[in-house]
Amino acid sequence: MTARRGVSVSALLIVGTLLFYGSGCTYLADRGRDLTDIIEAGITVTPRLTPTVAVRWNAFDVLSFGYSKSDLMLLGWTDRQAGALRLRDDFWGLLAWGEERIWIGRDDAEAPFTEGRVLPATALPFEGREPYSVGFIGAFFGEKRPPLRTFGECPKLFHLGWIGIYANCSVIDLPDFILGWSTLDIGSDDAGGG
Ligand SMILES: [Ca+2]
Repeated sequence: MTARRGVSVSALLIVGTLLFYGSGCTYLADRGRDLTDIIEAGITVTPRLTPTVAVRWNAFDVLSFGYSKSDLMLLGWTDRQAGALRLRDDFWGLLAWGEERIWIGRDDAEAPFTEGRVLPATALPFEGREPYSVGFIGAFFGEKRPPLRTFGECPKLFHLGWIGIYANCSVIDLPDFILGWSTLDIGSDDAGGG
């Protein structure tokens, strides 16, 4: 009886350990992915001889300034993709009013966003998107309102000629990262399922 019980306890311990390490890896990978969701960034490169000049900044859709008509290569990461990506950006902003249409991804990707990340509004390719109004008047009174999550973002691009930098933050992904440590997944983007 005692021996059988000992075997059962050992078996339970082995199964428990396997489960812990198995889900532990997924757990930590999810925390890492949640962390990199907060920032997207990279070096921009003009992949042709004709230079591109783009200087633009859109802070949470309320302070939007600059101009960009760009089709660039982004060496960096965005929304759980990394490497050489394509960045397309049509933008103008005069602080109170402006227009934005931006897309970063891979041309060959069937679904540009992977790992179960739910972003239907941004999963559309560049051509399928309509520009939306930005700026502290435009974002609220413009004909086409910005997608809700862009109010938590601040994409900026500074590109002169053939090289530049791009960065964006996503503040709504910050609580998802912090609460993620308690296994809450408010972004519905964890592979481990909590
Ligand atoms: Ca999450």
